[in-house]
Amino acid sequence: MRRHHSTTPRTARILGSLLLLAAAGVFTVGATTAPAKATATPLDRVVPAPASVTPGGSPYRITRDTSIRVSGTGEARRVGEYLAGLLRPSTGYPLPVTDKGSGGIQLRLAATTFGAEGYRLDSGRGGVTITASAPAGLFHGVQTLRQLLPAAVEKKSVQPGPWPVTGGTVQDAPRFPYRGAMLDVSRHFFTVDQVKRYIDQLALYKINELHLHLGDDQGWRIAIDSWPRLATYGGSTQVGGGRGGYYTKADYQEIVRYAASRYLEVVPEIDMPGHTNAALASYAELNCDGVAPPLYTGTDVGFSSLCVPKQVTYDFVDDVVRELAELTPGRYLHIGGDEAHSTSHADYVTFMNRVQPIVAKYGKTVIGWHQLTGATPAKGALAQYWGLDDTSAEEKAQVAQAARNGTGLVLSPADRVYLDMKYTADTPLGQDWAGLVEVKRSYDWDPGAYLPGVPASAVRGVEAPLWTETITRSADIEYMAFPRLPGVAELGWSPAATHDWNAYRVRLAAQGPRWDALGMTYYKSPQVPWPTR
Ligand code: TNX
Repeated sequence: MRRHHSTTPRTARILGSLLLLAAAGVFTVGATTAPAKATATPLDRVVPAPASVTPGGSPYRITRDTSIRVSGTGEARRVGEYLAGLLRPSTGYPLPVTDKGSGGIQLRLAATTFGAEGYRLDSGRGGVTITASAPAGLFHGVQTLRQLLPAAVEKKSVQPGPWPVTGGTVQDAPRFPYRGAMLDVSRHFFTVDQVKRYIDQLALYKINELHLHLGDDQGWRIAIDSWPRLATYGGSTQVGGGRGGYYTKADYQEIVRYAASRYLEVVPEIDMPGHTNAALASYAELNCDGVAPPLYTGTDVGFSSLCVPKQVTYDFVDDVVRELAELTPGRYLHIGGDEAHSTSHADYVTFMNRVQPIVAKYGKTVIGWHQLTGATPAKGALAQYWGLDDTSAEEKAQVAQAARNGTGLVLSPADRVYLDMKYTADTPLGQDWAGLVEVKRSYDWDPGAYLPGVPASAVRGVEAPLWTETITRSADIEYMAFPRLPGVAELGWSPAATHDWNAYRVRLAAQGPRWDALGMTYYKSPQVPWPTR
């Protein structure tokens, strides 16, 4: 019997769960509360919610004798090695990755109908098989498998187990192709290792785009050979006056490579023409008056602008875009374009008309903050909406008009998914200019129906930005991102029909022990029924 889990009657679901518990040899009444023992996780207790779940049959148990079997390209083998790397420390099992034999955990590349990121996971007594058309689908299937295992699987030391995987089938594919997270490395600098740590956390929720905000008033964070002072001087401080920092090209390539190994595409952003004080401070000739301003370590916005009438501005942009494009295997280059309060409207339009073709010249697709729709977005460009529910109808209409004209949209409504917004008035980090954003608020909206007058096909997905004026450590990143980020990931991945706050909060709660096992910090929102030990 194939049934969509969101439409499964509650009684059938409870009965299914009871059968699973019985199969796992646990005799507990009240199947909706997770038993304390390491029993098999129900197949639908996954974030983001899978498209379809069909429980049934015997569970599989990972044991000392389990192998990870891979077929197809070298990339499938790499996904297998990644899975083995996840499972070996906590299980203590050898888990060889091999293309011989049958059974165990099998990663299969085969023609499927569920797209480049979709997968099917079949679990039964003989093994678990993940089937996908492409390695990204295998990788996402591995994240589902990971969440079906007890949270202790995330620990770095050997745990007692057992390691059961509920029997049945998950068939899954994303609702939207663009599911992003942005990290502002300008307001505070984060090291390559800190970015990698965040990438690993994003991958667990099938996020596939990492947007790095590489330049702003407070710091320029990427080495550009033709304008070396951008990094060495423009990158030498940050909000509050600390040391700042920047990525060498080798550092940056290491981030890109690591992200790719987790099936995330890196979207580099150089915010222009505003948010450019670090560049203006580094090179006097970029200023209309030829005078370099001092470095800036405050948190105001909207006071800086590249000099639109000067030719050197476009020589600069050309060099930066060329060097950045060379470092970027991904499709996109984000040119910012927000809060250009020190640039006249006419200058803004002139600037965007000259800069967008430079991005195209180097083979990349423009993304801009949605103010770009006040100029003329290039063909194929994406606009990233960061307004609020109560942004003016005119501004929303301008974005919708651009969408009807073919501009794709990435939705980042600030009063829903800005991860730097405080959860409550007591949240020690973050800002509140867009309001207080608790977990329910950030989850409970529909990207497909959010902006009036936008054709559904224009919505390419969602992104959760984390601005870092108040964020300085990995623990801060995690506290603001978790538990809101998984909700944004779910909005991007899961079919609209699965959207249900009351079901979601139970699935989200089950992530808490996993974050504990991973040593992550998170906000224990009272809206989420976290398991008590
Ligand atoms: C608005 S969102 C900004 C950023 C700030 C952020 C703080 C956007 C495109 N611009 O410059 O860091 O608010 O929440």
